[in-house]
Amino acid sequence: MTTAPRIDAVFDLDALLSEDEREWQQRARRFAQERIMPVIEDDFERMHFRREFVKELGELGFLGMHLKGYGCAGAGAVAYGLVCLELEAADSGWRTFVSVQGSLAMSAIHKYGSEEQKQRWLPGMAAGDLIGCFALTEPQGGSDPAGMTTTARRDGDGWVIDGAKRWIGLASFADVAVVWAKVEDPSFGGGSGGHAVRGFLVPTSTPGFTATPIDGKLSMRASVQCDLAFDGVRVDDDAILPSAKGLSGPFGCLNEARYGIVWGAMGAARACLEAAISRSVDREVFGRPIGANQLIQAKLADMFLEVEKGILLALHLGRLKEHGSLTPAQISVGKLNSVREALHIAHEARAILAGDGITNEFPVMRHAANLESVRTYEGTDEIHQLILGRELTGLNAF
Ligand code: TGC
Repeated sequence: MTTAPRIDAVFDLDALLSEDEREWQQRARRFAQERIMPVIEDDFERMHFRREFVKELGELGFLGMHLKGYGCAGAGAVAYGLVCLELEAADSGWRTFVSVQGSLAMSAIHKYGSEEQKQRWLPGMAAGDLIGCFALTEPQGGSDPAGMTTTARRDGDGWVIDGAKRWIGLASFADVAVVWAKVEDPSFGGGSGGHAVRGFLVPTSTPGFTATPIDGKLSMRASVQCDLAFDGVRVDDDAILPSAKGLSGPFGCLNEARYGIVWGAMGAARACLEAAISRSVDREVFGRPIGANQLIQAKLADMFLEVEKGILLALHLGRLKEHGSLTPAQISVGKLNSVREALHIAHEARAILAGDGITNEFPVMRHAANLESVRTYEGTDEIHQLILGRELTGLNAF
């Protein structure tokens, strides 16, 4: 494959970034190209998660990089987004790792934890010495966390958690799980007889906690997602996240992870576009490069438009986030658009590559398969359409 023209040189994104942001991006691009790319096709085929990269990601400052203090880099939202974009240009599994660790598990502790909880977990997680997972989705589905059936009941001076979760990234090698469960206790925010969702920090070595990797995935094969079982898992009183009361707790973390996806999916899209451009120049049919045909050029131009529009939208949301004014509905605009367009671009690139497009000589089919997961997790396309529908009409369709 010849080197594709630098897409980002055609459209000068750099002009809209600070020097610091460009440095974060370059650091992530180097890691993606030098460390992930040489091994990713093999890892994807063998369903192998490369544990040794975790420490390197910590040393690069990527874990919880948008958080302040506790060993975290305190970088801006745009810098974090650019890192997500570059990692996902290599593979969605590695952007997902950074999202689960930093945007979900670490964010939950940073936003809602006690000072002791923050001191205990965050520095090690930022360094890549400790891994966290985020246990929200349950086996019956992920779209309606209000319907969760995992419970935490008061027992003496602690809590006992029972239930099950599914699709929980990193769980089989995580050190700590942020577990969301329903409590029935008026003094813990449920009202009289009501239930409240609360978060608990559960060390994964706690008896009764089991994590089983899910086999048979045809997507995200270089990362790990698990089934979790909680069978009388007993934790001390200080395991509860004191400042997360109700569903706004986990949703506040989903906002962070969805924001990273807005950027990340555009990385996968860019990689597919680059492959399609390269192949259009290299591959000859009817005696000339296929890229000399108007039909191919029209497809490439449309793909390019959506990559650039998607990145500009991500940048706009990033600047809003840095000003503290980014709303959940705006994040839904970005998540829905980025993933939907990235998937379309991956399919178009696959078609341009013809038969070669289904092989692992090119990254396109792997990205397309990964994006099917990205489309579903952190709120499906349909959930984000309904969040926006509610925003536009004031009517709740859930
Ligand atoms: P609703 O009545 O809308 O809200 C309940 C409470 O939550 C608040 N809230 C939010 N707060 C912050 N950010 C948001 N985005 C929020 N959305 C809602 C809301 O203000 C309210 O607060 P309060 O204080 O008044 O009680 O709740 P609902 O049940 O009607 O929500 C509807 C809906 C569909 C929007 C919501 O359920 C939803 O977003 N569903 C999708 C959930 C989702 O994304 N699941 C996928 C999880 S993927 C995952 O867990 C990643 S793990 C990845 C890995 O491990 O690899």
